[in-house]
Amino acid sequence: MVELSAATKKDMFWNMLLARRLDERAWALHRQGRIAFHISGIGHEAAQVGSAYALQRGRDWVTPYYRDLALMLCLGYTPRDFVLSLMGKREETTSGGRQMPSHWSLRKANVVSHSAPVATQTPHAAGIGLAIKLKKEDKVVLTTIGEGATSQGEWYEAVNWAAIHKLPVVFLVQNNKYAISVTPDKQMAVKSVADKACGLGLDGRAVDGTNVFAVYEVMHEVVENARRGGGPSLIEAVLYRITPHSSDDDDRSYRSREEVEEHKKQDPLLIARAILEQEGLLTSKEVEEMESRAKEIINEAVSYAEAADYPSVEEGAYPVYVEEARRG
Ligand SMILES: Cc1ncc(C[n+]2csc(CCOP(=O)(O)OP(=O)(O)O)c2C)c(N)n1
Ligand SMILES: [Mg+2]
Repeated sequence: MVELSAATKKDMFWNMLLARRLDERAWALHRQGRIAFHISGIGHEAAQVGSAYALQRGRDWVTPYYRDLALMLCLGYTPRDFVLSLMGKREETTSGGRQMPSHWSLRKANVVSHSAPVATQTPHAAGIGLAIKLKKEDKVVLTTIGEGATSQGEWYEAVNWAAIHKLPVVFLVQNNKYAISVTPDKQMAVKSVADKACGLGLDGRAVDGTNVFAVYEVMHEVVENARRGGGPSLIEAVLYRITPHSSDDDDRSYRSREEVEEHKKQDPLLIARAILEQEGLLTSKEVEEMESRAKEIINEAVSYAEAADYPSVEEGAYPVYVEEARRG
């Protein structure tokens, strides 16, 4: 394993903390009636940050899914970009306020926009992987997904194709134990998502998705293996969805409060903090400083986005529908 420097480890923790506070603010904005929708990545930060740091960011390709706020922040998407998208403002970077929030894209980081139907990002990743192979580049594609969406046909087709052609793709599955209200036992007959790999002919492994450094270690290995032409891997990051599915979901109808409280003990942010403190790399004072820095950044993002303009009614349909005159 490549040893991470103290500065890098702290930076990983910072990105987890920023993502968490930004996510919490999104919930508050929703409850205050200032935004219409939020889908949360709370509990997923270690899986995403550990994966981001295993990439050559800005060079490798990423086809993410909606919970990937922490991953996106590591790739250069900003809190301001995110709040603009929550509010559907015109200068929102992914679609000019037309797309739902958390439907990421980021050209400078090779993040390809995905659609609302789950799993459609997986064949995109296989296709990009094939292009990389044909061009003989030493790049890798990371694609992420939830465990429930691995039931989709597209997911099998893409993983199968990547395995046959030994494409440089890493399939990261964030197993948070729920697909809205549906548990994994109703979604798959195998015990773990990683077990699906053996039937498709690629390396499949499960990792503790609440420990950012454990995730980094395995992701670094499989990303570099793919870069060397060793083919794709399937990594299952095992974690827990601490929040309801989205701001429109009431999870009290399908799981107990005790269950949720129990899993909060495995909070990835607390685990990362404990590891860094134990290694003597992080002090309470530094965490306090990070907290106030995060608050400042998020406050600025919210003020900025609130003052920004909405798209006008006239431009609402563009560029899906183009007026006759504009077509020339
Ligand atoms: C093809 C398709 N079917 C259903 C939905 C509605 N839907 C959105 S998210 C979701 C659950 C996905 O669960 P999982 O893949 O485990 O990801 P998680 O939300 O738990 O991170 C469903 C059913 C959809 N977006 N697309
Ligand atoms: Mg899930």
